[in-house]
Amino acid sequence: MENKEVARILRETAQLLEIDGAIIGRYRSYEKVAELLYSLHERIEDICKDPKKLRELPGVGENMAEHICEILQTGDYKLRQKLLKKYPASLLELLRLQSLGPKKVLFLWETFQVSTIEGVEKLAREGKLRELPGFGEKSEQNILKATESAKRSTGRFKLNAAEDEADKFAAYIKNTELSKSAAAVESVTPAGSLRRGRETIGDIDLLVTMRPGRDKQKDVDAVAEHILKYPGIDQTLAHGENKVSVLLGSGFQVDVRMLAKENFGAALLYFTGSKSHNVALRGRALDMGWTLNEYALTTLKGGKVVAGKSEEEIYAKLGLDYIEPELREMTGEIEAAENHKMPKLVRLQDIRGDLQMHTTASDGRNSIEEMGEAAKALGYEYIALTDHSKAVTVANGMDEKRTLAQIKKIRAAQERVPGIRLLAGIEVDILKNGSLDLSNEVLAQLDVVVASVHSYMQLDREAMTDRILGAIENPYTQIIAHPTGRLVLRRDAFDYDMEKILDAAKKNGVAVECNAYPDRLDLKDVHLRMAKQRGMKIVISTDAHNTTHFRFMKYGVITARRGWLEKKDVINTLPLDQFLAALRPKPTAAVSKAAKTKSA
Ligand code: DGT
Ligand code: CA
Ligand code: CA
Ligand code: ZN
Repeated sequence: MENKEVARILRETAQLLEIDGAIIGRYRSYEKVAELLYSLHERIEDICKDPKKLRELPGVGENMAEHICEILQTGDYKLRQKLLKKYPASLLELLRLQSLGPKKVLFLWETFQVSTIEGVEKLAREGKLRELPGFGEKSEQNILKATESAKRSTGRFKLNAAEDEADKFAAYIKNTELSKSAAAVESVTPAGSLRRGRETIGDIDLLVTMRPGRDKQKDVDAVAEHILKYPGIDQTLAHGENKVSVLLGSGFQVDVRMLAKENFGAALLYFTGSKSHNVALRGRALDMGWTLNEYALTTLKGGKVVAGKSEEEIYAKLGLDYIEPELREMTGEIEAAENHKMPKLVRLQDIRGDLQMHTTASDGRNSIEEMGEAAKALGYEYIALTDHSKAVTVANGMDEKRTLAQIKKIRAAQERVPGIRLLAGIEVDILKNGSLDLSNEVLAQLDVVVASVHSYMQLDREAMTDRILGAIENPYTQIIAHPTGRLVLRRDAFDYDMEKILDAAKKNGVAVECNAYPDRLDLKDVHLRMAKQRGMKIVISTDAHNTTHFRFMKYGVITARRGWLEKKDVINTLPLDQFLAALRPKPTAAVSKAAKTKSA
């Protein structure tokens, strides 16, 4: 069994327990282990072969070890099955709606026997929710918004999930140990929205180039046969001469096209899209007396090939500078390429530090030292350890006293982890009224103050705008983290005046974050571009909750690239001293005294 599958069963058990009214500690223990399994590199099946090793995993005691073994042996979990006799499985989907917690889900089920998104939507439309205890008109509206966004999002997947699935599939196609046909394969390249780095992916498009001399139909057929034997396939949707489309058990559709090497550039260009970008390029080709399709750029008369091997040569023939895939969305890239105004996009290797992460001091899973060592292994020059503040009780947030102790711990850890600078940071909560969750005296002790919202997310536009403005005006705030609070496919952005917030942040020297955690990607591409246009300081941070999450940096970078960001826009591409100088300066003693009087 895959780790993911075991995690899903544990997570569903946790959710069902929550609906069933279990105490928080009980269902959190299942959730925590589920999260752990998602991020574990080693297979849980292998770990289970050694019971001692299993119990060494954080959060896995004797009981949890037994539960995991039960799941691996039986493929399911008795407690989950028992709860599913009591409640319909569709309640789990309802739980995913924002603004419907377990209490309300249970209440709707008990009162109306309603257990589906459609059912809840109907109740909201009929105005039946507003009268209920604990609901109200506002909450009814929010529920309606949530059901609509849930319906919109069906059929799309998070970027990281699509990438993992594509990687696995590509490795299978190229694996010569599994099939002799793989020897004919030269390369497997993702195209479509995955290559453009969109935050959600509809389906996976893979291009398979055949080795020269091995691009005969019999080789292509052999590769197709092999692809159709992929173990994850639920259904074959199409099997043509050089195309295979399949539906995987995981829900993904994968479109694979086999092609000759000399068509690779034209095919990659065509299947990378976006559709509207392709249309513009084809129009341009026509104006020049050529025709562009997925095989080549050719002359209209006579069909002589003008270009086709590489994207670069096709763009060049069309009189355009090369356009990076992330920019192919028809938001000005053709004009920029025509006028030699293409941005030089930021790259993963430009990043020198990570400015948001959590340790065991709050809800992270690794120690300060472990985070430091892992970051050092990635070649980073600095990181900021930014655990939560006390308002986030579910994440064991730190009060003033614990924050001061944590600073000491970070300073002590620095001695043990040389070769990378460990900055003492905090992710301090922005409270409902816009003030910060820790005193200015304590904030003054920190190297990096990251501020963010984790509560009262449904405030109206005016209140939310004022709240974030309040945080920006606190002289200790240096970075606003995950500024819109949206969760990809799960939760909409806060409602506030983005232009006003960006203007205020710019004026006060506050940087905004592009949170690289694939569930967040926040700020997203269009907002990052707005920030760039204002000449703002931007950081890309992973929000890592364990050492493996550092790998999410690439999703932040790809999102930044979609926002047209260059190295100079991103301050954590700077060497340490320049980075620290780019952060909003700490108030001098006099100013901080004034701020203290004001807050008192
Ligand atoms: P997705 O899968 O919804 O996340 O988005 P894409 O962009 O991957 O779209 P998809 O998979 O339908 O098609 C992949 C690329 O193939 C698309 O970006 C452009 C190209 N393509 C597909 N169908 C057409 C078409 O009818 N006309 C043009 N010009 N290009 C197309
Ligand atoms: Ca696609
Ligand atoms: Ca497709
Ligand atoms: Zn956070």
